[in-house]
Amino acid sequence: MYKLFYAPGTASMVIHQLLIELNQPVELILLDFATNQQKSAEFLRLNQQGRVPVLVDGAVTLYESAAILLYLTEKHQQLAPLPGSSDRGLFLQHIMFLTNNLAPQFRLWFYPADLGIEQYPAELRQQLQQNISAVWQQLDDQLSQRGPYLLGDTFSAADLMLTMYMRWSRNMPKTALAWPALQRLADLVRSRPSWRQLYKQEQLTEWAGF
Ligand SMILES: N[C@@H](CCC(=O)N[C@@H](CS)C(=O)NCC(=O)O)C(=O)O
Repeated sequence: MYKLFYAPGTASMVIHQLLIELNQPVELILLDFATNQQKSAEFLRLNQQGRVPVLVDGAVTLYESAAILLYLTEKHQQLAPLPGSSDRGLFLQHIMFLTNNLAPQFRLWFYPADLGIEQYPAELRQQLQQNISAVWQQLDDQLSQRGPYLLGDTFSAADLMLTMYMRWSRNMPKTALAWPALQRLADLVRSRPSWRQLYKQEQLTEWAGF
């Protein structure tokens, strides 16, 4: 059985929802960020950065949500175009685009301490908001032309990843839901039974959409 080290609503949620979609039993191991459990010596042995998600699959231990997502979809041959198929490149592009453009910006948004700052000056917050908005705009343009999912008519694990990032914008001055094609995709993902199960198991409430 898989083991997933997680914290509610964080980068582990895409992997948690994916495992539900794949119908895979998983042992969920909750790390309490309030008491810094993610920095315990035991957990640091699994991921030296002390961050979630970490997935354990027998002898294999993995961190980085995008890598885990690719590993699982390839292993179970579901929720992603298979290697060599025509849409595979587009799928990989979406995963890399999201993880390269949204993850670092949100990391800065939520962790000013990464820059040695306690609280950002207003201009820096504004710049981060603008950078994230530019990514929403680009994605919304693409989805308006070929949607409602990132792969057009086909739902894939990339949509779970995008929805997780959209959720993180919920308390920003301008949230991802201000872009209509993004709102549509979020509503589709949030209407899935896996989303409800995720919310129940992680005891999430905000941005439920159901
Ligand atoms: N690029 C990594 C980011 C992982 C990450 O930053 N996780 C955050 C939660 S969203 C974390 O574990 N933070 C705890 C900490 O930094 O102490 C991924 O996508 O897996």
